[in-house]
Amino acid sequence: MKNQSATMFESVFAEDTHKGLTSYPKFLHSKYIYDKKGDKLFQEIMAMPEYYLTSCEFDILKQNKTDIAKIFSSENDFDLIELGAGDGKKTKLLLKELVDKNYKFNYLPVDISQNVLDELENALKDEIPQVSVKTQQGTYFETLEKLAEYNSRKKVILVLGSNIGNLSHSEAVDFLRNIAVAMSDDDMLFMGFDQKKDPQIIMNAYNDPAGITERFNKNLLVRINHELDGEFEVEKFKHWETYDPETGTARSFLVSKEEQRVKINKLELEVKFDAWESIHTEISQKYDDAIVSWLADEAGLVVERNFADSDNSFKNYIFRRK
Ligand code: AVI
Repeated sequence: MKNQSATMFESVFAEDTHKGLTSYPKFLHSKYIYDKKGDKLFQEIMAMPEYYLTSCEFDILKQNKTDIAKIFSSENDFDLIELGAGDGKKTKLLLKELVDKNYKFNYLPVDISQNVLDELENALKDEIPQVSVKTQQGTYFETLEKLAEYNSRKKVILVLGSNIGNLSHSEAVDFLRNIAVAMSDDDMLFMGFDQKKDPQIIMNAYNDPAGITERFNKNLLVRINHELDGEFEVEKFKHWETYDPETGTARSFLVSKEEQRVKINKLELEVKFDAWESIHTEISQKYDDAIVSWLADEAGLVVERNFADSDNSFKNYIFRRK
């Protein structure tokens, strides 16, 4: 039998894919959805009418930008560090407000994609040239390590879009704890959390009739085909979404419509699927105030305040160190 040590895989993606597809039940990590095509599909998701998260958070920021900017500001310069900056559409609302009120700050957007950062920097040069931008390319993890070094000025850390929902509770606590460790007493964390609501609204957001979410989910298989010389026929898999109102967890699956064997040549692997066997691909956790406070407490943080949209569909919380 071959030695399946870390060294035999050409990348962490290859290793994780091997692990997920040889486990029972099968799984793949949702973070691998986001290659160039996955990023584009997520942009399309954010523009879908069913994907309420984007418009709800946009409304919260729009309605409360004056209060939020006031809370962020301080007598001295501060650093506004955004993790997972994306196209910055929502953040621009806050940046504009901070500039209009003459608050002194540097904006440090962090993203895994240099391309995304370059586009954002250029857009800001055109739209809000007064903002001092210092882009940081890297993963959340690398950046969290660097974050601790930014302690000469007050830090406001921004994580929008309920990205934390793609982590299990224990991963979310680790993520929050890493941020907490990098924070000083004056610093604050501003983070979006999608809320528990009518389960049908959640199901519609993750199972749109146009099939954009299906393509987004199946991009995992497309990426395996491209990068690992896989032979998935994506039409032989069905996108399936569930939502458990008790735990607040939405889960995405790809379900094999028939018994099949799929070769992944670079892994020297043939994966056997029974008819209707699943691959678990993503969780999108929904929260309430009690869960958010519990996560914060576990991570050494405390909720100072929250901002909600009119239906309490989405909330942005401000945290400080305990
Ligand atoms: C990025 N993340 C917060 C999205 C979510 O809502 O879980 C990813 C997504 N998955 C399906 N639709 C959108």
